[in-house]
Amino acid sequence: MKKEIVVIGDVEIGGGTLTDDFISDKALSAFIGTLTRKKTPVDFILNGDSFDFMKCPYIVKGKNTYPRHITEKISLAKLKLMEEAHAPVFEALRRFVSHKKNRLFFTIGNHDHDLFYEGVQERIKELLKSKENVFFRLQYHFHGVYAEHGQQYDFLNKINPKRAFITYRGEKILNIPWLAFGLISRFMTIKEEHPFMERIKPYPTMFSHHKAVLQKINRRSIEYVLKSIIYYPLRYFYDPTYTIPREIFRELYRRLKNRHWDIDNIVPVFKRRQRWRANLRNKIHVLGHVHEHYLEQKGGWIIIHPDTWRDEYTFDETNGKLYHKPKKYVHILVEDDDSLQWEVKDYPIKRSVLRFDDVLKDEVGWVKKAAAEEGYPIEKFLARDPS
Ligand SMILES: [Mn+2]
Repeated sequence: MKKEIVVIGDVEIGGGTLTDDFISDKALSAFIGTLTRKKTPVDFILNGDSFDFMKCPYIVKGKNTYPRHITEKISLAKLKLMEEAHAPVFEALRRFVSHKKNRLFFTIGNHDHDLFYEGVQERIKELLKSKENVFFRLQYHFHGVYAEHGQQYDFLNKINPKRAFITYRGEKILNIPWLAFGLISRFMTIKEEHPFMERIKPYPTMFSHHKAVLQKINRRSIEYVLKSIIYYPLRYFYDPTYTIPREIFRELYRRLKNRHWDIDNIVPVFKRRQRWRANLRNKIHVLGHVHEHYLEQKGGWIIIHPDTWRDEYTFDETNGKLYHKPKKYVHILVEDDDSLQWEVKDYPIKRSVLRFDDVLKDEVGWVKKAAAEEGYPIEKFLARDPS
């Protein structure tokens, strides 16, 4: 039977605060609507980092906090903020799964490790009013199409799915990568102070025009790494979240030296690790994690990065302008004889070109202007933001 498979990735739905980079509720829910109206069965894959739990605050007594000891209660409180801040997307997904022929897959990424909690999965199924056709897993692998987020090929963000949780003071907490513990507990204040900068790619170009933010990040990284070596192991002797894996030192040194704060290219690692698998011929592989559009086709192999759905821009240094990145999706048609037809397409959103110098002067202002252009009611959510 004919079937369609649609993949998007790195949506990074957040809590509607300044650290939330997803503002395309209108476009995404309209896009999901087009899938809902199809006659053929559709598998829709949100290929990891669908939610940005990492940058979503946990609000305690009116204050934004980013705790590193993440219990299920904390994950659920963050999910609650996301539900409120992005209701149209949840509603569109609910309609999509209300058709039993359709299936919805969330592959788990490094920003939504919280999806390992059963309570979080149950809450999402409850919101979508479906138990049968909503799935949470590390990979999607059907009809010769393979999709996963891709953090497993990134040394610093790799997770341990066999040990998704650890125990701290008798409580179950998330076992996120060492780097993520640091990011969540030490770097979110920089993100709150500079909410637009992380949307501008490539990072080296952005940093070279924004020395202040680079200095802040470098200083805080050096401090955190040093403390992780000489202070935290003693200060937090019984806290497993402060245990730094040995092999990470060298990598951190290399990155600090090269001001390399972007994610490494994961495709070479993916290929190396997948080569032994005999069943890879004529397969389509969709990976996310790297917010980049990438397409490689060789000897029956197809590897695709469809890029992100969060608000991102490409910085053109020659004219100082920021060009809004288009939202992309992978569309695959599985024919009656199981052959595959595929394409990567843009979902159109009309946005204006920004000037980097303007944005630099008023980052919060431009976060609001960008949201307004997409009809996202950010003011409503920021009003409850205590920071
Ligand atoms: Mn990721």
